Amino acid sequence: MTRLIFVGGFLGAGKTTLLYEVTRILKDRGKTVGLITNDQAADLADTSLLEHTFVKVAEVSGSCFCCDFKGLRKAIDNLGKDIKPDIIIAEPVGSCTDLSATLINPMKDMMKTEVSVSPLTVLADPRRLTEILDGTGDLHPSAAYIIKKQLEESDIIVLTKTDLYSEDEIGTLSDRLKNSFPECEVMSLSAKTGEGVDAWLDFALTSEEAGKHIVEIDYDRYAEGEAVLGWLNCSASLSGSNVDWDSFTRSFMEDFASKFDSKKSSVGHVKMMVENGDQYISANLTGRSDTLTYRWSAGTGDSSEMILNARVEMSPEELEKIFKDSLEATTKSHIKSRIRRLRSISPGYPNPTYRYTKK
Ligand SMILES: Nc1nc2c(ncn2[C@@H]2O[C@H](COP(=O)(O)OP(=O)(O)OP(=O)(O)O)[C@@H](O)[C@H]2O)c(=O)[nH]1
Ligand SMILES: [Mg+2]
Repeated sequence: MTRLIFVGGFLGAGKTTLLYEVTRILKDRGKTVGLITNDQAADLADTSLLEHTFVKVAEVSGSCFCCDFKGLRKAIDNLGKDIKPDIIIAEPVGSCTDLSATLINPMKDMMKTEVSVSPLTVLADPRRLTEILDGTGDLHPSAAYIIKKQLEESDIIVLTKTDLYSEDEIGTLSDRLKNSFPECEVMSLSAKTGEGVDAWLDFALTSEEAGKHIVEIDYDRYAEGEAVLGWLNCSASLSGSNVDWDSFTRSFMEDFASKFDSKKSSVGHVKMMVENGDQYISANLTGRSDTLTYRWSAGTGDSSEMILNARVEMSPEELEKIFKDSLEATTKSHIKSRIRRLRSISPGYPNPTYRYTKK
């Protein structure tokens, strides 16, 4: 039977980076892996990044998993037919919560002959988590409410990015989590160095304790926490003569980030992939400009494909305007951009297909 692992957690917590690394580990262990990504709209940077792992990636877009259970089920069935995976890892939208009631428990009940569901893993970025526990930080209180609910309903909370912190800092934060959420398993890892990844994976693959916590959720607050974020997905073709795509990516992201800084707009996550043949650069912004990071290189060439996903606290209209301004400012005369698809939205009221109130 296929093992199904949901890896949740707020925007920018490190879900896709973990999936990317874990896929490699599982392939080395001789396992067949399928991945499922999810978003409110098409054109996902996560999908195009994960496709570089050369495993099959299914995308459920247009709605989150919980509000499109049928879409998720179809993606699982299709992966089953195509590749007969030993393991499927699915990444829900970072602003989603109530997954124990709307995904894990319904799936354990309705799909018990097809999949065996792992404990619900919720990733937490130590910086964001500290702000939430301290009540500091600039996220809207209803967005902070979503993060607290994600933690409360999890079976395993995993502190990510441990390579950026000292052992003492991670120890203290783990203790705070254990005190606040005594019924959850608390682990920590770095997808970047690999530390802690095998331990989490082995636990996720073997534990049968999935969906233990169904929590009370105030859907009006949850909806507000999602609606304060403007959501922009864009795919574009870029062309020019002998363009250094890494320099373009850096100047675009710096320009974009500085505009959010100057407006003091809280950033959930801005992620961008620029692909030049099989070379690619991935850029991420998870807060102020000083959180900008880049991985890999798209090299130099005459054309590339760009995918950008931004989730920022502002109206979708304003986000779209800022995006177009930054694109214009950084392409200028030397790069021609042709927008293939652009959607800017504000997520709608969450309306799950199923909601179990009992385990
Ligand atoms: N230093 C360090 N950075 C990491 C690690 N894992 C993820 N990151 C960085 O964190 C940022 C966000 O990572 P993602 O994996 O895209 O986060 P996500 O949870 O998938 O985000 P959404 O899909 O927007 O919800 C990127 O800049 C990653 O490079 C890690 O172990 N160490
Ligand atoms: Mg992701």
